[in-house]
This record gives sequence, C-alpha cells and structure tokens, in this order.
Amino acid sequence: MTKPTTTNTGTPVESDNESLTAGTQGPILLHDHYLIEKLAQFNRERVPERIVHAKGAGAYGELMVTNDVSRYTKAKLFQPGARTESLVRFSTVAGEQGSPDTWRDPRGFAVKFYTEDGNYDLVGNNTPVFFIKDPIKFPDFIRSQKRLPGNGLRDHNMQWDFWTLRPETAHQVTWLMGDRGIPKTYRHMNGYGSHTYQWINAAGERFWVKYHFKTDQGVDYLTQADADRIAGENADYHRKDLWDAIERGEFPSWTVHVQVMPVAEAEGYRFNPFDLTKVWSHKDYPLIEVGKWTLNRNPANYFVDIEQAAFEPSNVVPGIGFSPDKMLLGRVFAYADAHRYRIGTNYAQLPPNLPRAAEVNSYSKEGAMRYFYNDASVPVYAPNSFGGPHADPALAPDGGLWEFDPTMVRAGYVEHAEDGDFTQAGTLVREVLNDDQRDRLVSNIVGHVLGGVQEPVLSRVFEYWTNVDPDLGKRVEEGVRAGRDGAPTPPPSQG
Ligand code: HDE
Repeated sequence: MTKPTTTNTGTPVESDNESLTAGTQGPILLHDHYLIEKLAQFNRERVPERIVHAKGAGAYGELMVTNDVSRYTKAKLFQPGARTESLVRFSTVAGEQGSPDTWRDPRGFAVKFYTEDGNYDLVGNNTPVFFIKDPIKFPDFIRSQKRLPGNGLRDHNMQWDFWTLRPETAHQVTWLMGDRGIPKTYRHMNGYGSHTYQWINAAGERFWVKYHFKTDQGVDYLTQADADRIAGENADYHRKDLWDAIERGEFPSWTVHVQVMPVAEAEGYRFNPFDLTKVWSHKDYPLIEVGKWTLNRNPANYFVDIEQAAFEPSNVVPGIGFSPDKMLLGRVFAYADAHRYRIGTNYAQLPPNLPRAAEVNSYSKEGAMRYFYNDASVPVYAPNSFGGPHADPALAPDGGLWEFDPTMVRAGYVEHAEDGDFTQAGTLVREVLNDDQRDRLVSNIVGHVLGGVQEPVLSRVFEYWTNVDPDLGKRVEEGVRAGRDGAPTPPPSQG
C-alpha cells in the first residue's frame, strides 16, 4: 500500500497530474496552492554551489587509532584505541558542479571527525603543498583558473600567466601536471592536511605536525588520454566508483601518519616549516603511524549529507591548534563565512554538521531556519547568575600559541637556508619521479601549453620549467615548438 501524496505540511492532495482550473478550458485558479507549492519549491531546490570544489563525492567512515601518539597530543580522537565517526568529501577544485570528475586538478580531501569534544575538521587536498602562500592571493589565483569574464571560457593562457608571474606556484604545478593531477579514483589517492598544524599534549608541550593519509589501495592515476575519454563517457566517474565500492562492501581505507617537528627546531629548519608551498623531508621528519581511516557507509541523501556538508579549518578540538601558516589562518576565517552565505546562518544544525558525541552549549540563538534551541531556563547571555554555560580559561593554550615579533608588516615569509620557489619542485622532478613519470609530466605540460598559451606568456613558461629543471625546461620547449609546427611531439628522451 503506497503512502498518500501530501503537501509539504502533510495535507493529502487529490492530483499530481491536473492543475485546478475553472472548467476544462478555463484559467488556472490562484488558490491551487499545491500547484504553486510544487513550482515554487522547484525554483528553490538549489543552494549556491561551492565557489571552489563545487564537484565532489562523499561518504561516512571511521578513524581507529592503532598507535600511541599521546606524548604529542591530548586530542581525544588520537588517543590509543580511540574510534571516531567521520565524514569525507572528495572534490575537484576549479570545475563547476556538473564538470567531469576526471579533469586535471588537485583533489579536495575534506575530513570531519565527530569527536567527544566537538567536530574536528581537517580540510586538505591530495597534494601536500599548494600554489600560493598568502591568502590575499587566493581570489586572484582561483579567477585565473576559472573563466574569462568576456566569453565565459576557461583559458590556459590565463592559467599560465598567473602561474609564471607567481613562481611560488612551481612545486604545486609540478604535482598538478604529473600523475597526481588525475587520480585513477578517489580511492587511489593520498590525502594531506598540507598545512603545518599544532599538537599540544597533556603536559602543555607543543609540537608542529603535518598529516598524511596514505591510501591502502595504492596511488594510481589516469593518463590524460584516458581521462579525456572518460570525461566524455561519464562526468561522475569518480563519484560512481566510490559509491559502488562501498555498496559492494569494498571499504576503502587509508593509513594515517603524522610528521612531528619539535617547536624548537622550526626556526633553524632548512625550509620555512610554515610555508605551504614546501614539504618537510621525510628523512628529516619520518612518518609516524597514527591509525586506520576507513570509509564504510554511503550517504543517505546526497544533497543533505554532502552538498550541505560544511567543513571548516576553524573546527579544532583541545590538543590541536593552528600555526603561523598564513594560508591556514586565512582559511580559519573564510570557510565559516562561506557556509553562512551558502547554506545559512544555522548551517551547524544541518544533519552532516551536527556534532555526534558532543553536546552544543553555545550562546547562539535564533536566525533563519533555527531548529535546535537552548532550554528556556538557560540564559542566552554571559556572564549570568542562572547556571548558563561558562568558558574554560584552562583551554586558552589550545587555540595554538606561538612566539613572534609583533611589529606590523606586509611582507613575505623569512626565507630559510634552502627555501626558493623552484628548489623542491626540482627535487621532485629529479629525485622522486622515475623516467616514465617524468615523460608523462613533459607530455602533460606540452599538451596543456599547446591548448592556447601565447607570447609573452609562452616564453615565461619555458623559463619557469627551466628554473625547475634545465632538462625538463628543454624538453617542454622542444615539445611545444614541435607541436606548434604540427610535427608529432618528440619521443621522450631517456635523459
Ligand atoms: Fe579552500 N575553500 N581555500 N583550500 N577548500 C573552500 O569553502 C579558501 C585551500 C579546500 O568538500 C571554500 O565551503 C581560501 C587550501 C577543500 O566542502 C572556501 C584559501 C586547501 C574545500 C575556501 C583556500 C583547500 C575547500 C569554498 C586560501 C588544501 C572543499 C566553499 C587561504 C589544504 C571542502 C567552501 C568541501 C573549499 C576558501 C585554499 C582545500 C571558499 C580563502 C590551501 C578540500 O571557503
């Protein structure tokens, strides 16, 4: 027996097929409120898509701590044996909601942990670095990766114009143009917190940390040709893969590690440890295993659980704090601001954003779409004499403390001994990639540049890659010039 159709307020309706009219040829009657409800609701089914990372896929899972890292942090979710429910959203960056999953792009790797002390959000990517190092450049960077204002088209010339005018982008662009730029599936890519965060242990000692989620499925990629073909066949290829794998009971997992740097070592480290365009060498700071993170449940409703999920770097819990990384500090403002605009002032009360294991005792009240509210006996102001919630000054160091010279400046980071815009990109090309990976890197760069890059940008592209690695620069220039002359791109040299 099917259920009766009702209006949004539960009153039964007589038809989903005919509007109410005066006679069969007469006008539609204004009081056909069900017709009006259907059309008006339909017009309002969308919320603004994310300004970046609009296309994505998500699932629920669990973190299980398998090692003892309590000497570095008192955060409850990282205590030995702790198990914490989690939500993830993977995504591309520049494409709009309907864009193909297999476009070349970094991948978002946004993780929410529903901890006993409230939600902890680790909002990272599938690469350990990023294009820029100051949040003031983010709108400029993103606009160069999206669409020209005049014709509304994406433009490779604009992308390379920005990248070559801001050489700090070189490390991330090298990752992007390599195999990591198009993961085989969301299951076959690593995740990184990217920034340097702060851990605080029970004794109040502080450490700098970087997070690594190493896929247990193995890192794998799609060639540009395969990705282009798949983009035409199924724009939701990665979303479908994740959904089907979990439906089959083939639960993807990642082994979570951290790198830990004692606070005292930061100043003398050979790279500025807070510069988001740099990694910490694993030789200097080896990976320490923390636990196993598994995805084992598909969302019940994509719009409610995934489109309305609100991940924010400002969600940190006791034992975890921020760092002098300016990009992280910019994000600590930006995400909650984006959520208030995109899904409303009470977005934290939506199902995927509600804490699971922690009670909410905030002094927020009312606002559009308010759902949960404080008991009427609880004051809505502080201080108060009637048992309302009170702040805990003992938590103060948990906001993440660090020492600094307070003189106001607008300046770049202080460069450390081996800093430089191209050093780590060159190390990646020469010491991390193998010959086949280097060949694909050259081919991907040449193909992308041949997609419309003109002078004066083109000469800067050759200089950019020569600064990363002279042999790479030479191969890119040869490939582009050959491609422009219509000759086939030269076979990859074994150099
Ligand atoms: Fe984002 N970013 N971002 N970003 N970002 C957003 O938040 C922003 C950056 C990342 O699946 C937005 O809800 C600024 C780095 C992911 O829901 C927005 C800066 C990294 C997601 C925003 C950055 C990221 C976002 C867009 C420069 C990796 C998707 C809509 C300081 C470490 C999360 C939204 C999800 C989403 C701002 C740079 C990752 C606009 C200002 C670096 C995975 O708030």
